[in-house]
Amino acid sequence: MSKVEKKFPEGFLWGGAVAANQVEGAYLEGGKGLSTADVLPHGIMSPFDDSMENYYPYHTGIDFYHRYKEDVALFAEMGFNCFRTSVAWTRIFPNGDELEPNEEGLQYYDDLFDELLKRNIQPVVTISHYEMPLGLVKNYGGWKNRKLIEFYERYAKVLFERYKDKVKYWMTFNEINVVLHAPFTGGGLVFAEGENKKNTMYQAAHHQFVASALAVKACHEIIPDAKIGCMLSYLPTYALTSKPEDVWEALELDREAVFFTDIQVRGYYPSYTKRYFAENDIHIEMEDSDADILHNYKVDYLGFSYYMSRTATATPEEAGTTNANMIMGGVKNPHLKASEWGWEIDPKGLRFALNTLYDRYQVPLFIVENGFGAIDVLEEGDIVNDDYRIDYLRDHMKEMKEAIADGVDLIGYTSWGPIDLVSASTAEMKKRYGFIYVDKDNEGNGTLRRIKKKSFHWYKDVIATNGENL
Ligand code: BGP
Repeated sequence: MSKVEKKFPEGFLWGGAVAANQVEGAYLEGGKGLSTADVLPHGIMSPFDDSMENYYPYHTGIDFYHRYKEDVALFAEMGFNCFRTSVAWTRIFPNGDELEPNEEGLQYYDDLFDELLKRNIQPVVTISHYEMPLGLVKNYGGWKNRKLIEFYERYAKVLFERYKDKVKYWMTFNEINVVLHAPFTGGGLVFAEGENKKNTMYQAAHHQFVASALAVKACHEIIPDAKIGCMLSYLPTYALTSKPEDVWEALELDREAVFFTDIQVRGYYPSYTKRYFAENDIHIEMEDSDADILHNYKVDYLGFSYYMSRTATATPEEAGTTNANMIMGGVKNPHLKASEWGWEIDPKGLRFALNTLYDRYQVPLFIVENGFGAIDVLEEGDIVNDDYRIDYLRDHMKEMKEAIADGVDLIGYTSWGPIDLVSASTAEMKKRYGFIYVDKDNEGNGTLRRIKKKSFHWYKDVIATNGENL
């Protein structure tokens, strides 16, 4: 038997990922309007509240808006060759439906991208990451309204025109399938009494598919050498037992996610939707040209986030759940340990995910989020011994190497929250992901000082050796 080579390809993209609303702060500076994230004081699963009386972590973030130069210098020191962030839609179109963009917002991202490029870090840009203009929710009902396609397309085109020389990697919607799990955050949806929620969520998703495809079209026309991808929250699904009913349940739960990439990568509604829509009384309004748009403008790569797997059973009442199951569904896996927030730790699941997605789609894959949210302790002398984070990341990277050896075309890896940031699910600071510690607590106290954790030095070595030293 000859030896199997396990290594990352030359030119592999190494970096970190954030979202504008979770780091920038400055929520009303520079002409910015209110976004959905700005009115969620308790995270993406809580009801929205725009009374402004609560403490809103997203309003201040980690002040990346003013401190990005210092942070980018730290990313460069770790050797990042790419950095994923979103553009805050509300910095460009404060209410979402203006005809002209806000120059100050555009200039901010010009400066940020210049700073990155100066240090040989490629920006990877998410066009919409959980932060759509609140104006589009209040005045149009969010993505259930077809008019949103036009607003999004206008916004995307402004970005492509403005940053065509600076940004070569784009993503249309962060975790597009989250519209089914956190509909306000994913789609700006607020339901009326008695509304068929599933119908509304899938209608909103349809509008996002068309908007995404039109963005792909515009991106290819305006920046021919750019790559534009989709982004899925992917938790590969296992059956709790080998009971055929459990195995079937797992397939159905998996389809709930891959439905989105089936459309964005393959370009048409998959065959299984017909029955699902009929049984759930879902009737999607489409225009005649939609099918052609979806078919003609497919994404170039598939980006996805991976934090954990999920487990399905036909008899959930007999199984336990974790906090994570409250958001994404499924039951507790008896073979896995979990984080403090009930997110099950499953490195092998990443190899499984990579193989499953590559077998299904045969397009380049990009892991654009992965990481371990934990409570860190800042010790005397500015020390954070986050060995648990190093272990988590190392174990996942080993499985990435295996998947590459399996034949998967994996182009890059951006770990989530390379610098501590506000958590999306809990709106807390104490759930930390970073290689860089930020001195700020849940109540908003702290100096915002940046401190290198043990994992900072570890990741630096990983990148310097292109993943040889894990
Ligand atoms: C993903 C989101 C991110 C991010 C991450 C970690 O779902 O795309 O915005 O926050 O999860 O989740 P959390 O912040 O809840 O720990």
